[in-house]
Amino acid sequence: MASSEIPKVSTLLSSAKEHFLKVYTAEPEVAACAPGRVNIIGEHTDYNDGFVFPMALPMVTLVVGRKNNSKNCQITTLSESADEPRQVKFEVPSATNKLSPSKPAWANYVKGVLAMFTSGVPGFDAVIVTSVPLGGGLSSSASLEVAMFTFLEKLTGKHADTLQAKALACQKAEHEFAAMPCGIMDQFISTMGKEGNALLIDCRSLEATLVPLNDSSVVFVITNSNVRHTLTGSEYPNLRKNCHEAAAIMGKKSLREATNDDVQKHQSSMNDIMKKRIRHVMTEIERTTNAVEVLKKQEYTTFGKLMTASHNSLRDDYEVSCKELDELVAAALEVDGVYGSRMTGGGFGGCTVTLVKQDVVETLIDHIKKKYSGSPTFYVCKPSHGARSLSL
Ligand code: GAF
Repeated sequence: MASSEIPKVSTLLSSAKEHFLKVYTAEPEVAACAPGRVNIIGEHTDYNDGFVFPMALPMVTLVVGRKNNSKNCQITTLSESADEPRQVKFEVPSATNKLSPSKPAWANYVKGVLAMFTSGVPGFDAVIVTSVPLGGGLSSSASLEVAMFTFLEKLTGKHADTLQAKALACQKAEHEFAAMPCGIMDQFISTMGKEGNALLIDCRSLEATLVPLNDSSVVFVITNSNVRHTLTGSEYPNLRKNCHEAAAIMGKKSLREATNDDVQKHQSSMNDIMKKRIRHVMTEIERTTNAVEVLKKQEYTTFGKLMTASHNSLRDDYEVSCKELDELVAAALEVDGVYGSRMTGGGFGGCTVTLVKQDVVETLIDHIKKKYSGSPTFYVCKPSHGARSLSL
């Protein structure tokens, strides 16, 4: 099989249960999971109040556990590449015990969610396992946050008022405990994804609309470049800041509100880089709404062209692509039956997403393997469920 086998949720669950029994010498009583995502189009638009169009993946982060009648939680991760140590123990948050971020880094996503879970958390033991590739731009962080929140809902019987409130709490956890000022896309899709659908999110109104994606003649192929260029870690916050500065120069709340006339009027107050960033955001918002309209009519050729234009804009105007992602996109576009291809996620490595006719998937994979200078991994994915609790 040319594409990677995606472990079944039931397989991950068995492995988590087995480890829980080994580590805590008891059976877990609660289990929950939440998916990673691939963004089909609408990149770096969420923090500009624009539109995004992701789908939930069959790869999930899964948490099993039980209350332990103490004030502490003990959490073990089975992730291969999680930074050490893989087990943490700390007192659950309360009026007298506020949590704050510390090492190991993976535990900060968990701590952040515990801190945002305002209905209170009892002491518990838990094991975390994931099939979402870490650092692959498929939102392993959001899947951990949302899985942990869903686990806590089941453990305590106290649920967030709405799915939106839950996603926003997880986003806040990432802002405050992982120092990553992300937009809302990843937590929204991980919380609200539905099998057979992508999700169009209006990041200004926070309205999320399911869009059926169930034509079996086409498929999205995700290609992991297996590279991650962590330059300084400040690129994303800087890009976000630049966009907000650009909007402020034009007297707008966000780039979503800006028009070409606004850009024209204020151009003498902006440098060329800022103009390029604005152009990406404004054109990407338009591409995303157009893409969803043509997808509904199954006009895949136009949809694919919009995906590829999105890539070019991310490469040339937003400057978040890299040599490896450009190579993967160029190779994909050489194959007959490919409609479009683009980098997906924050950029500087990670994955591409390609829309292709189902019957040329193997040809596409073989061609990319031949042309790409690195070692790619492929996932052929159908849109999957959002977060859910699981029966044990
Ligand atoms: C990362 C962020 F977490 C998202 O909110 C989004 O901005 C994305 O990069 C770029 O579209 O995944």
